Amino acid sequence: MIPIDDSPIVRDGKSLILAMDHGLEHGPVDFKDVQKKLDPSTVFETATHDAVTAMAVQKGIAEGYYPSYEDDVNLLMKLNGTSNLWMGEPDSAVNCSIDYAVDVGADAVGFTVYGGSNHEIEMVEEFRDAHEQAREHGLPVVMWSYPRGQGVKNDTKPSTISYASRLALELGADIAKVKYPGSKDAMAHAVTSAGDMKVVMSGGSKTSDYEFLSQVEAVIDAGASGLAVGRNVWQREDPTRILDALELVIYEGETADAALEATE
Ligand code: FBP
Repeated sequence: MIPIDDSPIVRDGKSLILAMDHGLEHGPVDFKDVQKKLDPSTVFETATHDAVTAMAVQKGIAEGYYPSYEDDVNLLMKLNGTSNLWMGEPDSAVNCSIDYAVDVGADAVGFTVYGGSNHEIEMVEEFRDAHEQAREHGLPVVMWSYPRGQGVKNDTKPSTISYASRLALELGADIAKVKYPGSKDAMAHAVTSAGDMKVVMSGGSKTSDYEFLSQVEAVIDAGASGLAVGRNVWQREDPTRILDALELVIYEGETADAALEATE
């Protein structure tokens, strides 16, 4: 962990990372109700909102679309990722090097580690290489810390999520992106387990405005540093409105109710 409060991906100590790597991780099915979002430019447009501190994408999307947005969007290059087309213990191919991420203009990099998978050892060794090369360029490293696989019975139970955030701290991440462990108290323990390292919540599948914002409110109250979210923003008809509300909850400490009322 290095101090990253001066990094462009952090605003007032918090982050709102807009993730759009779902076309690889889940496939075009995630866009079925929002077909126009299959055009990555539409989501880059969404990422120009002031609340968004970075957009997380894979290499192909970055090299094809980021040049048009580099003045308005901070790039978080996801270095590994894999499709949903195969079966087996969770694993993720390293698709992009740090040097290439720097060439494309990355402000930070992201890396998934599936603790508990039978592939944990090789994934952690790949993370080590990426982490140490990122340090040479002063790039913050965000770990998608998602315990799963044969070693993990329940991948969102509180002790698993606290282990996920601690694992990220121990391995050198600057931000851990973890799933919501079900309650504010459990999230607070995951944050405490990460020491001074920042912890952000992973968005999950789309829910109602109120349910989503209430969960974000709980996470911020628990001491988390924000959100790394995909579907709960860009699957909405009006992503700008939810980003306006998220801006109030994350950076201004407003309640979900107040944020909804203010953005009606
Ligand atoms: P969402 O907010 O849409 O859940 O996106 C967060 C994310 O980590 C994406 O970066 C990634 O594509 C997806 O979730 C992977 O989720 P999972 O591996 O749990 O299916």
